[in-house]
Amino acid sequence: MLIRKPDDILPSEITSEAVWRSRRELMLRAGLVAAAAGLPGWTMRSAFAQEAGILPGKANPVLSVMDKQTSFADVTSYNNYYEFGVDKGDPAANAGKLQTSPWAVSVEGECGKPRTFSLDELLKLAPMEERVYRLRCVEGWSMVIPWVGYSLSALLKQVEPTGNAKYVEFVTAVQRENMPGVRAAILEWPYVEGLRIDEAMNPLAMLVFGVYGKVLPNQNGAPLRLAVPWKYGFKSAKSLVKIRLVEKAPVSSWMQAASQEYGFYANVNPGVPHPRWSQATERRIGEDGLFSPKRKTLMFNGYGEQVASLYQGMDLKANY
Ligand SMILES: Nc1nc2c(c(=O)[nH]1)N[C@H]1C(S)=C(S)[C@@H](COP(=O)(O)O)O[C@H]1N2
Ligand SMILES: [Mo]
Repeated sequence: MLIRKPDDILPSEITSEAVWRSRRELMLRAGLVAAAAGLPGWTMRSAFAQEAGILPGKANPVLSVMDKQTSFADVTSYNNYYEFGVDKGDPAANAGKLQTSPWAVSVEGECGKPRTFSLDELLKLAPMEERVYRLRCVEGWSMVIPWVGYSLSALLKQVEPTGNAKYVEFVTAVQRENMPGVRAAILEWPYVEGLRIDEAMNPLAMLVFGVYGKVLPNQNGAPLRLAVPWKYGFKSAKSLVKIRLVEKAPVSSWMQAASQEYGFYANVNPGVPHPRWSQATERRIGEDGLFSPKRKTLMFNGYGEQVASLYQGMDLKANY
């Protein structure tokens, strides 16, 4: 049988009738072309999906929160991506120039099999999952976002980290011509972030390729970025080009810029204020009006059950 209803699209992924319809048509078309070319269906499906901007993932309820999701419009128009400017609307206005193809990510350093992965290889490395995560920005706002991707650990395992790989450094894209923020001296570029190896291997630490069942818009960090939901949003580096396994703790761009305000761990912690403001509460974008009460910020952004053990015995005030 040439045409069959794709069983990899779950009802839970369906965001609207129109999206469902267009996805279904594409999948069917892709299936037909694949069959004609004698290729495995998923090869063509992923190629077609990429072209059409569609990137479905199988819902992962275990790693998802039930909070009401922030609208696609808000997720893609109110954000931080300093390479494109410092105002919340700048990334959406300016990121159109980001060149996302061809793209490759080099995974190197303390590992047995360092390697460069093309974007196509990364897209096929592990099954795509949809996970609804909270994102808490250090500035005091938050969102709830259905990301599409898989655990970062799936990629790290490929290169076989050595015993010296105590930390992971993430380096992001610099395209001077296309990034007005890079031409301005806001931060040191490239934007660099880091995690301890056990944090990076935690299943929640996610390599993200899509949002709301679509390929990531440039302003959200196309073609791939991190989502580390128990940490402040700045840890979730966008548009990754290099991942280095290292022995010493990396110095992030934000530590470099203001180490007394932004530490290496950056775990969401309502009990540890930023030097210039409290972190006890947050404004959920799209939810709270000017006069509605703010939400209480949760320890580890509500992910304590999954991650608190990583920090046992650590002073989280000193290690902010
Ligand atoms: N390369 C890069 N990554 C970045 C940033 C940035 O300025 N440059 N901003 C961070 C901050 S402060 C936040 S809150 C999140 C926002 O992610 P979002 O646009 O998906 O909401 O991206 C993070 N990743
Ligand atoms: Mo942020």
